[in-house]
Amino acid sequence: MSEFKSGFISIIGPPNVGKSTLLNRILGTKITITSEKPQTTRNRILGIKNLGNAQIIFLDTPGIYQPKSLFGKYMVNTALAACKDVDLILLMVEADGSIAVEAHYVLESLSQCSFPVILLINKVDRIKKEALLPLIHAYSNLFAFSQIIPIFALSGDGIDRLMEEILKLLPEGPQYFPEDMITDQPERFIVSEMIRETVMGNTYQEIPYVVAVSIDEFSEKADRNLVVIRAIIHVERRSQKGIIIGKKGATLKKIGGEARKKIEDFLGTKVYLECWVNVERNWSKDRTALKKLGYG
Ligand SMILES: Nc1nc2c(ncn2[C@@H]2O[C@H](COP(=O)(O)OP(=O)(O)OP(=O)(O)O)[C@@H](O)[C@H]2O)c(=O)[nH]1
Ligand SMILES: [Mg+2]
Repeated sequence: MSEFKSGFISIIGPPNVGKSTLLNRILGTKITITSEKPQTTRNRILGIKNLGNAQIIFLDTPGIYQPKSLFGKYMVNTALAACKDVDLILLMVEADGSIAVEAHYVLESLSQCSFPVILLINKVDRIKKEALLPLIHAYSNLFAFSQIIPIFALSGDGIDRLMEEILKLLPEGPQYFPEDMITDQPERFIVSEMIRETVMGNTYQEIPYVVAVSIDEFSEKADRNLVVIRAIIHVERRSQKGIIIGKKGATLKKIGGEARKKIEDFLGTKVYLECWVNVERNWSKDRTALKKLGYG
């Protein structure tokens, strides 16, 4: 009989390459938010894939780049910290025909690591087939990857092969989490992220980056199969508050409606959602405010 295998795997890489999309796809459930804008993920998000003979614990991480701001440094440090004490790293880049500038930076950070690194070249739907081989070749000259796997995270192409390779590299080990557990993030946190994702999808320029969401109330009315949620959308300036609220409250209403649907799907119950916008002056530049909003 084959032994049970388990281990921790970090998914790292430059911003916006599809790390969170991949994790949701592997788990078959959305536990981590995604958007077409970079710097969507801000925390380490743990997702558990239970197979009959293995338990794989994935860590989704913020994109790695050379940060200038305090908040940027926090996010990058969070990603790099998630590479310690893991069994395997999945480094994801985007197939745009050239080596990502950030890939050099990430590989420098990994140069001391002793565990295997699989390179995932994502978004292969975006390049011509003939451009893929030279790209694989260029990356293989850069680092001793255990494998280089082209994938299409949105459709799931390449993920079966990835899972096979992961199972080959995973050590024998215990079942760390209960079989029915898919993440260790509290529901409240995932709900706040779904609201932030909706704000990101409905706003432009600097707004997606100055938004943080906290949950003021999360109460279950079991008899009515209803969850009442009051959320606060924090921004840094009054003008940003005006943009999120929109003309006669139209933008906030749209955000509230879209977010409620996502949360209802996720919780599997009816949801009453109220969103308020609050100005937390320059929160992303202030260590204490960052901590208060969950980034510390
Ligand atoms: N064309 C294409 N788009 C993809 C693919 N995978 C992900 N995307 C899109 O790429 C964008 C970024 O995806 P995310 O999963 O949020 O990327 P991320 O690496 O987690 O980004 P950060 O959290 O900001 O670091 C989204 O618009 C996805 O829909 C893919 O295989 N092909
Ligand atoms: Mg992400």
